[in-house]
Amino acid sequence: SPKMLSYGARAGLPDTHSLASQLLKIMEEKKTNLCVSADVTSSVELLEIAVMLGPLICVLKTHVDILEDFTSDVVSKLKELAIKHNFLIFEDRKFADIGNTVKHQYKGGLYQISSWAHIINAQALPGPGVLQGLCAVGRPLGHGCLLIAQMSSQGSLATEDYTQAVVKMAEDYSDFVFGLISGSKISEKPGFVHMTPGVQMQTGGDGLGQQYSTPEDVICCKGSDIIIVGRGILASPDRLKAAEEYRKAGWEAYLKRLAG
Ligand code: BMP
Repeated sequence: SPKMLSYGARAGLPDTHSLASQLLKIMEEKKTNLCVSADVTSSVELLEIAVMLGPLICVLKTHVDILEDFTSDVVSKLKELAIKHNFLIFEDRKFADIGNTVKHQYKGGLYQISSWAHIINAQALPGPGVLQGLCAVGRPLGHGCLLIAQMSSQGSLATEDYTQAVVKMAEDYSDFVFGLISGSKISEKPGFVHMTPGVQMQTGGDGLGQQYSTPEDVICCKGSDIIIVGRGILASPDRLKAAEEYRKAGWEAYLKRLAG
């Protein structure tokens, strides 16, 4: 496989989205391509994860709508922690409606996602309108979006032709879309960031359709950039130790890829 550019080199390319630049620089500086998926239902626990794992991660991914005790105070604290520990916040909302509806879902409602999440994602299914709606809210704020080109779940309907069409849509809207959710590197655009969920140290599944690949496979063999890890870390009795193991595994896989 062709020798790949470093995260730092890609950060400096002229057509890399400013948010992707910021992210790639964080990764290079902190030596981490780990995104923790903080899938917890308590705000205290969410903040504990951000405090404890903040130094080890480039991105903290949230599902804010599973919190049982959401208040705007939680997200303002999360924002402070993101600055303190130099990571980005990714709300995994998977917007999937017409432009006008997603605009409201992104900016308003209970969660006001656009006021605190640097990164959001969207399903491409509705067509470009979903991006036009999100872009109208997020771009003036300097935020960015990942398009979901593939899913890690068994039987996903996002297969070949669909995936290719998503890559094209992402590249066509690269003023707001800075990367993809996918199992492997599927865009040739060097500024694009590929993020992959469904990662654990051992391959397997969860009995509800989730399928796991290893950090080595995802980063080194498949050429993705960031591993997204939830239960691999959260279910461990020592989350800090587990997160450090995933950070190290992801980073070593990246170094191996760079060495070609
Ligand atoms: P876990 O590592 O515990 O399986 O969690 C994976 C996380 O990534 C979950 O938050 C899930 O919503 C998300 N995710 C996924 O698993 N597969 C996808 O294709 C897209 C996702 O966002």
